Amino acid sequence: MIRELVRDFAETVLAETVGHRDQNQQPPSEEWQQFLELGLQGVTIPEEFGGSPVDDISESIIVEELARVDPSFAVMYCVHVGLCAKTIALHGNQDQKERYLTRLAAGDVGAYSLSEAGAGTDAAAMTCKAKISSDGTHYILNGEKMWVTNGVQAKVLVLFAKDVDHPDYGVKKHGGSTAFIVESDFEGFSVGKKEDKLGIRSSDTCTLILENCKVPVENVLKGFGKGFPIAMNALDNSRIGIAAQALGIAQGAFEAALQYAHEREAFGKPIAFHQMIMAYLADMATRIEAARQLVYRASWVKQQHYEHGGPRHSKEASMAKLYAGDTAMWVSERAIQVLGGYGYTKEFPVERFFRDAKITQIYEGTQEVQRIVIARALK
Ligand code: COS
Repeated sequence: MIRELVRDFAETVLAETVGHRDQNQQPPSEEWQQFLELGLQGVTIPEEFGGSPVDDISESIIVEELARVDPSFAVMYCVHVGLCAKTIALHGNQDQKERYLTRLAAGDVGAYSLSEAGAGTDAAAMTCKAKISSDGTHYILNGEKMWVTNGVQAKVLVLFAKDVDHPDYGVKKHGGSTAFIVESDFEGFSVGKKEDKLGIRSSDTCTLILENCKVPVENVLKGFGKGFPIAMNALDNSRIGIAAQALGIAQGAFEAALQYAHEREAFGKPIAFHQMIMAYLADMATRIEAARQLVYRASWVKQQHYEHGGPRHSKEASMAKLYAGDTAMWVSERAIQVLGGYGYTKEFPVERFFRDAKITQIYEGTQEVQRIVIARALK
């Protein structure tokens, strides 16, 4: 039912505007308002805070179906429900959940901000500073964050900075790293440069500038200096979301190629019945199915971890992201090949899927990082 609900929304609402938004780098603000009517923005939020929880496989299916039509909308959703809401739901105290989960459940867009110009893969190398105010009521944040998905639209952000007064600071590389809940209208917070990107162009990505940004001490998640494991745990969750996004991209590109292959004739028959195209289509379908199984399995392991204290799902999440990201790239490239010259134009969606696919091999941990996580987890 969830798949049908989201597919219907994607095909009727998102499909109408996705091409225009892609070309103009326009965020899906109106589409988000329509999406709120489905009530799926709170799937990672407990009911007592206004959410409407679903199981973890259903969460991935939602992302997959959104990405099958509009990968930009899918990542906007993914960051909102995964990196932002789920992180507050898991690590926030009662007061933080009441103040922020209710807003996120009502539709205020959420974001997550870890990376900086010199701290991407090496997340612990962040330099944004957090210093407690003289009266002890606030943290004062200074620095610049980068690559922030939803950065322009977000009202609530989970943002990481280093508490320079923490005893661990300077001892451990990630010492003093702290997770803050930041509101976009806090004093000293501003949005910087918006990136002009190859793909997912309808998703806004920007820098954030923190100039003596005042964050109340009550907005620290878990405790001072406890941020790094929170950042890593959030990525374990959201890498499954990006894997689901990649899966949806591959599916969308494949369907376009399949349809074209059955309509287009060459040498007296549809190209779908020429052996080389048959081989492409068979390999595309097989890889997509393998990616789907990895994504759903990682989602299931995640649920077991949180509900029944099962082992951490880092390895499964990274395997899903690694394989699905490569699948999205490979399938969308093959899809262009099936469509030939038409695939290279904006008349068909495959060139957009191809551009959108590339980021799934980069963000929320590059494919190289996924291999580090997987290899470290092998016993
Ligand atoms: N869940 C909870 N805690 C975790 C964790 C996880 N998945 N992974 C690591 N940790 C904890 C470790 O236990 C360790 O804690 P202690 O200091 O208490 O022992 C701490 O975090 C540091 O871990 P580690 O030493 O493994 O960190 P590294 O600096 O070696 O970093 C990688 C490891 C490269 C895997 C990590 O930095 C990473 O994932 N980088 C990519 C970041 C990313 O995906 N960015 C994308 C953009 S998000 S805007």
